[in-house]
Amino acid sequence: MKKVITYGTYDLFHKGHYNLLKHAKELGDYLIVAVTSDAFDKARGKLNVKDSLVQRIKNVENTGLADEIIVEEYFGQKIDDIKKHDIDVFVMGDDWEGKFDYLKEYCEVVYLPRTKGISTTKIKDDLKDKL
Ligand code: C2G
Repeated sequence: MKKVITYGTYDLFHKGHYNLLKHAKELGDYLIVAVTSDAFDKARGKLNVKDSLVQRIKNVENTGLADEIIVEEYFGQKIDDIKKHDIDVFVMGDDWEGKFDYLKEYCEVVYLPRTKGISTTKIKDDLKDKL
């Protein structure tokens, strides 16, 4: 069985997130989605996340694409996850191109093209315009 893993915050879940998960799922038989904890997002400088962790997990769950959902809580967890879950393919959007090449020692690393014209930042900006 080919196991795939991907990581994200999935704040204000949108089509770009969905497309990424769909393509990730197509690369194997079993998809694990790691959702960032609030503390980990803060630690890596991602501030202003709107949805709670529970909500973000629920949104990923609702896609029906994830076979398993885990939480990403610390720097260095990716290597541990890949080993622990016996992962074959690590997938991220191409805004991360090159950033995770160090994982090639452990599994295949694939960067998928991002969906153009949609992002959490854009959704937040659009909401601001409506106030
Ligand atoms: N994404 C995409 N197209 C968009 C927006 C996002 O393909 N228009 C992809 C990103 O490239 C990423 C995934 O959706 O692979 C989740 O994006 P974010 O929620 O923004 O998470 P990110 O900050 O990229 O998380 O440990 C690293 C983090 O977990 C990375």
